[in-house]
Amino acid sequence: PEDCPPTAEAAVSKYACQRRTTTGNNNKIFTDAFEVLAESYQFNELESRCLGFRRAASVLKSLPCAVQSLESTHNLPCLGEHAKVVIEEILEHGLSFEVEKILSDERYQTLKLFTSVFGVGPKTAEKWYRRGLRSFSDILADSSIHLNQMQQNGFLHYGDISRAVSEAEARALTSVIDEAVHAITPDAVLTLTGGFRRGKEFGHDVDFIVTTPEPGKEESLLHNIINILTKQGILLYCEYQPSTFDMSELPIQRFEAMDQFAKCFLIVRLESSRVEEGLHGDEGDSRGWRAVRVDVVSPPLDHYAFALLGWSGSTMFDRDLRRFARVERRMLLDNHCLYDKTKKEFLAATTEKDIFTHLGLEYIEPWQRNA
Ligand code: TTP
Ligand code: MN
Ligand code: MN
Ligand code: MN
Repeated sequence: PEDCPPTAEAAVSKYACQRRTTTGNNNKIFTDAFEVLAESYQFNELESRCLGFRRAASVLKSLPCAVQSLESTHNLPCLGEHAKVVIEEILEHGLSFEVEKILSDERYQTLKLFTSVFGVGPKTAEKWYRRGLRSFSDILADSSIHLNQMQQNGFLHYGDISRAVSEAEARALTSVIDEAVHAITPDAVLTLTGGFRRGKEFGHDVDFIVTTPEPGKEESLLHNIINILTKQGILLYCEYQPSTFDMSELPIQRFEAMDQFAKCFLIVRLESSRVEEGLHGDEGDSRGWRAVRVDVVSPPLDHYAFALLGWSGSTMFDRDLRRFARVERRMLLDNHCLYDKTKKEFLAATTEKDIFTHLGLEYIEPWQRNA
C-alpha cells in the first residue's frame, strides 16, 4: 500500500465518532503492538496510559493506508512520544522489543490467560496470580478458591467459547433466537448488534437487541426466550439481570458501557446442522455442536435507538460519542438517552441517525464504527 501522505488527507479527528473505520485495518502490525501495551497497562491499573494506547491504536485503524514512515504520523492526533517510539521500532526492526518483552512476561501471560475465562475480570485474575496460581489446573486444584456459576461455566465450556464465532454461526444463532422471540410475540423486533453488525467476520460472542411496541412488555420477551431455549435443551448457561432502569434519574456519565436495561448473558448450544457452512474449527463439527456466548438486551421501544447505538460499539466509538457530546455539545449521552444540559431537556430519537443529528455529527454507518 501507498505511504500515507502527511498533509494530503483531510485532518484526522481526535474523536473516533468523527472517523470512518472499517474492518480492513491497514496498520495491524502497529495496532496489535499498541493493544498489548494497553492491556499490560490495564493489568497494572495504569488506566490513563492504557486509554492512551487504545486511542493511538484507534487512530491508526482509521487510516486508508499503512504507515510507512514516522513523518507521515506527524499530523495525527492521540499519538504520544511513547507511541511514536514503538512505531519507529516496528518500522526499523519489524517488531517492538518492549512489546516482545511484555509478551514473554509471566505475569502478563498469566493474567491474559485467566481473563480469557468467561466471568473472570482483571481483579480476580490478579488475586489468583498473587496466590501463586499460574495455570487452569492450578486454579481447579485449589480447594480454597470459590468459583461463581459464571466462572464454573466459563471453565466448563472454555474450549468452545474461546474459539471465534463465525458470521455463518452468528446467522444461525440469529434464526434460533428469532424463532424463540416470535413464537410468543409476533410483533417483537430482533436486531443483531455488536461486532457482527459492524461487519466483523468473527466475534467472541453474538449480541442481540430485542424490543416490542407494547410498553412494559420488554422484560417478558427475555423470559420467553429463556423458557423456549430451555425447553429446546440448548440453554447451557443463563445469567439474567432484571431492569433497574428509572427515567427519573438523569443520565449519569459512565465510561463503563453497562446499562440498566433487562439483559441476559447466555451460553447456547448451536447444532452444526443449523450452520450453512458448518461449525468454525474442526473440534465442533466432529461432535455435531458447539457452545456459543450470546448476549441479549431488551430496552423499551422509546430507548431502542440509544441502546442500539451503545450495543453496536465499538467500545472506543461509543466512548468518544459520549465524550464528544459532553465536551463539544454540553450534552450527556448514554445507552438510555441524550440530555441537553443547556436546554435542560431530553432529546428523543427513534433511529441512530436522529442521535447523530442531535449531536451535529455526520452519520457514521455501523460498518464504519470499528474504531
Ligand atoms: P462486546 O460483545 O463485548 O464486543 P463486540 O461485539 O464489539 O466485539 P466481539 O466481537 O469481541 O464480541 O460488546 C458489544 C457492545 O455492547 C460494546 O460496544 C459494549 C456494549 N455493551 C453495553 O453497552 N452494555 C453492556 O452492559 C455490555 C455487556 C456491553
Ligand atoms: Mn532501533
Ligand atoms: Mn460481541
Ligand atoms: Mn457481548
